[in-house]
Amino acid sequence: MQDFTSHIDSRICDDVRLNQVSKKFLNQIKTNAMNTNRLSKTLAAALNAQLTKEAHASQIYLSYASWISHQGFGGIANFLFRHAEEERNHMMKILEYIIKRGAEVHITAIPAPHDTPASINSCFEKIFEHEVENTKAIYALVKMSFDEEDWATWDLMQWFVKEQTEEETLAMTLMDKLKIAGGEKVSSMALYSLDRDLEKTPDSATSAQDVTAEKP
Ligand code: OFO
Repeated sequence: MQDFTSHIDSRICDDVRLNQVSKKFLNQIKTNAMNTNRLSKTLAAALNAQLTKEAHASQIYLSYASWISHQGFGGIANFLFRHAEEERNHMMKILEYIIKRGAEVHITAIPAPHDTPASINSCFEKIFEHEVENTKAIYALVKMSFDEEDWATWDLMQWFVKEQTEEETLAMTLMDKLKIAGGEKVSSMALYSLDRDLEKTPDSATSAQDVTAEKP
């Protein structure tokens, strides 16, 4: 018994020693490792915040899509569900970029989506407002990267600027379609055909800068 106890004791001592050695070794690696982060603290924080904003946008589309689906409009809901996925892709685009630049990603809580809209008309208006708000956040990032002369981030943000223009256009088109169909007073018949239209509507709108003489 005595032997067994001292054997265990010596194993524990070995483990502790091994642990200390590996900790020392890891710390050594850390201090010797080159700092590969190429994002400033400010930009990394702003990009992380934008990443959460994109996740929030996705939640907003998800909640509206679910609400509309519950009203029986599967086509509009499908369109919004697809868009929720697009917003999630935006989040991933920023997340991958932060990693690529050697900075740290911080995943935080996502704010709750907006309240349930009072009508489809107000739902489309809220989507538009949200897109415009997100565009402002993207513009702030463009300015920050410009001021810091971080051209890689600036370049990434150009993609987002273009994307936001498309999304605002798309949201505006939704509002216009509904306005023509009667706005708050839209008839069930008009909603029925809008529902069918949106089922097939492409996920992105053509923005002005993409239009050419050959492809008007
Ligand atoms: Fe992420 O594009 Fe809209 O919000």
